[in-house]
Amino acid sequence: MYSQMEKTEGGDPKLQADMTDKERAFQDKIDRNIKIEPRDWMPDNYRATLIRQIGQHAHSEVVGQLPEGNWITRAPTLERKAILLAKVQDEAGHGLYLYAAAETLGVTRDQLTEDLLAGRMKYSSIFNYPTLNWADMGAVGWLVDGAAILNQVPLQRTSYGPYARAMVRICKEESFHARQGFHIMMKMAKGSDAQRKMAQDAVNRLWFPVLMMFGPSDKDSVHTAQSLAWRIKIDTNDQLRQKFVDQTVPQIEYLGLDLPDPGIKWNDETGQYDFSDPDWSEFFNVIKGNGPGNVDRMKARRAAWDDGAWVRDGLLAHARKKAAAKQLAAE
Ligand code: BYC
Repeated sequence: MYSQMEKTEGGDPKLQADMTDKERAFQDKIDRNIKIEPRDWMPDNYRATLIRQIGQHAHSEVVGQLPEGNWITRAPTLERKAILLAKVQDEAGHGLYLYAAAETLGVTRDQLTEDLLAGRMKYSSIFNYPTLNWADMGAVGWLVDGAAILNQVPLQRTSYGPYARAMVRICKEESFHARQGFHIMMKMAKGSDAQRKMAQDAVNRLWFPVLMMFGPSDKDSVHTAQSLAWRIKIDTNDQLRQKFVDQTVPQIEYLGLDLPDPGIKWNDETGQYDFSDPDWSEFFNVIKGNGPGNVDRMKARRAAWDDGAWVRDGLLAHARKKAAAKQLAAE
């Protein structure tokens, strides 16, 4: 279906007949599943869409450290502390792989960070919600990383080589994250009454924000049609959301917790679960910067960027000194 289409900025992809020879050859490569590499010709909008998506993904990994980092000192045991510390460190690493993938498209990490701090770029809506109790650490690993895995596994087959390869490594680490989250939830859900209540509260609060991670419904998604045509996305937002619900409902039942949405019901005809829509006005409000945690998250990112300036300056000065010494030795 999409091989007939090409570029647009959110609207309908262009038909093959309207493409230039270069654009047709590019689309043909994508349709034949040949990876696009940094030195290959690509349409400007393909490059811009990738920078937007990879950059937003990188920012999400880095900002995503904040709600969990908040719990490292309060983890209930030394083992849980060590596991959480390792997970949060992994997220920093994911950010670095993704910034490096974005850099191959001709943008610098500094530019991307400046765009984030100036409000020109986004990060995932989910990280604007607070983590209020220890069960939230379980729910974040199980549900948030679980949703991220569903989104990212197909992205290992995305058309841009450096992005696809970054995803392979990230997905391996994410599956450990989801398992450690589910393990926390098992302990809490099968623990004392108070622990079970905390587990239920975490699922109730995070359920709809997690459904929003997959983006607006397909009818309101501006980028999906073109991103599918270019294989920057492999599935639509609604397809992934449905997969998530179908995978997660039996896990909630296994934990013995109540379903967080009375609208969840098995549908024999579709062979899938029906479920209620999130409140989309809340989603659009959060991505505009008005969620419960947006101000604090951006304050923390700005402080980290400003406080780290001397380190970046020092590293650059050192690199320049080394390069000059090497050149002198070669002369
Ligand atoms: N949050 O046309 P649409 C993690 C924006 S990290 C904020 O459907 P697209 C983890 C969208 O950008 C997980 N904004 O867009 C880390 C667009 O606005 P702009 C991060 C969102 O790009 C640490 C507008 O809404 N994963 O899991 O085709 C610890 C219209 O949307 C969101 C990724 O980034 C959102 N949820 O589809 C633990 C995966 N959704 O840019 C865990 C890669 C939509 O035109 N990204 N918007 O101003 C993607 O797959 C896609 O970008 C999305 C959105 C599915 C997210």
